[in-house]
Amino acid sequence: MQQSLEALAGVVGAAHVLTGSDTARYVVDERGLFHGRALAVIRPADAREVAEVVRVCVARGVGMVPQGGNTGYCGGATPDPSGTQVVVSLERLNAVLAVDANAYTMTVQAGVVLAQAQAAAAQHARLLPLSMGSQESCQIGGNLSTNAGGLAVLKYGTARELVLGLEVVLPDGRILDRLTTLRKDNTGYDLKQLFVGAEGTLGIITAATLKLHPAVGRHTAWASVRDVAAACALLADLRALSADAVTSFEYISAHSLGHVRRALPALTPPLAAGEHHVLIECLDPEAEPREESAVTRALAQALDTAGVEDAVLAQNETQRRALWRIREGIPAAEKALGGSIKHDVSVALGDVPAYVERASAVVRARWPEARLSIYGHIGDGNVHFNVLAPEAADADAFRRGEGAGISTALHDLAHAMRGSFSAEHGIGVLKRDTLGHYGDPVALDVMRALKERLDPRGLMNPGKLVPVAAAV
Ligand code: FAD
Ligand code: 2HG
Ligand code: ZN
Repeated sequence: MQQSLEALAGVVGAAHVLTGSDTARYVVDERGLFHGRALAVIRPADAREVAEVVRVCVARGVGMVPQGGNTGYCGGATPDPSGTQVVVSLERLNAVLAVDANAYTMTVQAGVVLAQAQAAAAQHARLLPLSMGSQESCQIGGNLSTNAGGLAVLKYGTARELVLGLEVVLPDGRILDRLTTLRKDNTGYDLKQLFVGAEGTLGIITAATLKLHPAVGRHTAWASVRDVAAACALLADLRALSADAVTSFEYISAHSLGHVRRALPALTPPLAAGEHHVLIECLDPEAEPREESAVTRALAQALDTAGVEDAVLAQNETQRRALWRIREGIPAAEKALGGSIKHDVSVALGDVPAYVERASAVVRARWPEARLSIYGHIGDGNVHFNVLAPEAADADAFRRGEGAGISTALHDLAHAMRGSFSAEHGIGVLKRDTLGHYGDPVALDVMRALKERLDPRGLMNPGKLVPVAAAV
């Protein structure tokens, strides 16, 4: 072990091989659900050093756990408890390499924090549309490795749709250079997409070229609606009326708003009443938020229907930010109230009202005291159906005792509706066996074949994502 550490220090410098208590923040996940131990945390400076680190680890049979901002929800960036694996932190690969405003592209190292990448694009009057509540910490490499979704997928797609090129260190230490800015390149398999959503099991992403969009004005509204079906109808109408200008359409139940009010009292929801709320954002090339335009007229017309109970339009950037802070505050509020059992499901858009209704009925019938927090990106069919322990109950004990039963019931329901048990947060260790349970056997077989071919010794993020094959 000591020899491995010395060899790694020879690559990155002794100051970038962290051991003992210096590893503390790298070995626990954001929610505090996964606690690992690491032989060391290795902090390489560039792709060449990452490749050399991988070669040293392979030669000595050391497992590697790539880590970005460590904001992931499935334990994918946490080492196991053995103390034999190294965490490979990408945090020093944090340079924005190029922004080409004319070509609408940017090239960044994998460790660039999402908010910094957004700011770099904005300096060139361009928009990097990937956005999420964790954007001040999560990194581009982590976003791509989880194929992150977030708040503007409706218009711009998930991380997968924003990537043009990648540089990846393979599990044998070779560097795969696909860092292209080409929009068209049909020269064989689209290899970069293999690593998007692979959660570090097939290699370590060291740089990426991303697509940018024009930075345009936005209009943001908050509405209370009669029910979830009315929310879905509102979205359909607004898309048609606004020539598809809707970039975000977020559902927020009164339960989730209640948690925010309680845990984050400085945040004031704009509409006091109502069981069902939506936060809507539209892009508008014509106008600043307060000016009237075709998009504001479309918003006003769409909001003037029987299903909408009340609505407000942000009048300026301060009001817009205040609305988003409430929506983005929900995970923090849940955490402050003891944490939640999270369900990141997706179903067909038309099935969202039925899923919410049936899932609510299941929980009310079997766990009547549990508290719900239902919200999410319903414009993408993605519902965060989170369950909190009953008031005054021990949240950890509730999670340990009831968590598996609740999750099985809610995932079974999504599966029965041909939905997904993981819309945007990935698999990691948390949902690896769930993937084994619901996954199509042929798809699982192909995943295992890819993993075995690229990483025959199983040293690249061991134990994550790929379910163990059933014994025959
Ligand atoms: P990490 O947590 O460090 O790693 C995640 C996985 O990717 C691990 O398996 C890790 O091994 C691997 N990995 C990381 N970097 C690399 C790399 N360079 N090469 C290869 N593998 C790598 N997610 C959403 O999709 N949508 C949301 O709206 C959203 N909101 C969130 C809000 C909050 C408050 C929080 C705490 C999390 C949220 N997330 C959301 C989850 C999380 O932020 C995303 O999954 C994010 O993409 C993870 O990025 P990261 O850099 O933190 O990755
Ligand atoms: C969001 O949409 C994130 O805010 C977090 O995906 C969801 O905490 C959650 O359950
Ligand atoms: Zn989400």
